[in-house]
Amino acid sequence: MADTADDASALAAGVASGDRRALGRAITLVESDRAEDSPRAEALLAALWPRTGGSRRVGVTGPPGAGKSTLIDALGRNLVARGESVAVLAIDPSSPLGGGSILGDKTRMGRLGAEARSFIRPTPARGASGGVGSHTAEALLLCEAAGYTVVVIETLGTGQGEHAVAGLVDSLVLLVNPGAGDELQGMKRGAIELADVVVVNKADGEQRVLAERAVSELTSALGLFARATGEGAPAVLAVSAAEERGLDELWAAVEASLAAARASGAFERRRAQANERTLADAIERLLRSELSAPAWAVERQRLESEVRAGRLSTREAARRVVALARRGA
Ligand SMILES: Nc1nc2c(ncn2[C@@H]2O[C@H](COP(=O)(O)OP(=O)(O)OP(=O)(O)O)[C@@H](O)[C@H]2O)c(=O)[nH]1
Ligand SMILES: [Mg+2]
Repeated sequence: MADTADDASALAAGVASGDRRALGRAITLVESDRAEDSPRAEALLAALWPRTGGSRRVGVTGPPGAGKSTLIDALGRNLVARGESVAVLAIDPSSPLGGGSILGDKTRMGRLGAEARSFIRPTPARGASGGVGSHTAEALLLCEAAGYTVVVIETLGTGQGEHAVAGLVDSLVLLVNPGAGDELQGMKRGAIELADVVVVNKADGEQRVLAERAVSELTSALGLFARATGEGAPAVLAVSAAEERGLDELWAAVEASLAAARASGAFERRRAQANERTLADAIERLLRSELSAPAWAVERQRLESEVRAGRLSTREAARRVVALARRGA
């Protein structure tokens, strides 16, 4: 137990001092689903808890290839140049469990990754909710404890993923393609309703005119929609991540959405909901890892073969596994 505490407090000190490698290791630890890692992860989070909460948490979502990573790379460098420090958690559906690196090349964020005041981490998609779960929330908290003033979460807009990330961040940026105006009819309402800022990317070259038309179409459609629901309409703007245009305006829109949320109390409510959601997910995760602990693997396998043989119902087998875990607690 003393080892667990020593180890965790050394890691916590590394994270608190802004050591990127320590932060990388700390994130690997909280992402672990191995029951034996849980006490250290818990001690680590407890030690760093008082240092969390201070960043602006921004989600960037959108369809595959919309330019999310390119945009974060450009926006992140823009923010670093203004004195911010930027951590990026990129939810990566292809990343293996326990993987992840602090290098940005794999994620198209190499230039941001080369900045001293940045941290980029592909994080494995896991469980339901488009891969966003309590492990993402805990990774975000660790980035805050390391002193990052802005934490960006990149996630593919898959429906579920957007909901989960919207529930975790203070402001959600939805990135769409220049043709989004034409797709408006068929566009899934879900994502666009969750967005605080809608960004039409790739407003460059031949697509610039198309992108600008999309901005005006989206602005009027979202304006109508907002009037119907009585809520504020999200800002809509065109950017070119590749040519790094529109980034100041984009960040101003994010800051404006945060200021409005703070003034209305929505900011606090959203953070409270994020905590509730993270807690619920953490409880489920812990239960799942307890249930898969090696201690009852043998008994579990026995119950599984009983089910296969038709001697036991799945329901009864499940109850017995849970009862075993309970006795072990
Ligand atoms: N013309 C133009 N191309 C862009 C722009 N932003 C990104 N791209 C290109 O779009 C492609 C996809 O960019 P990414 O940044 O990887 O897009 P993504 O949304 O992160 O993609 P996934 O993470 O795979 O869903 C790349 O070929 C980029 O070079 C832009 O502003 N203008
Ligand atoms: Mg990407």
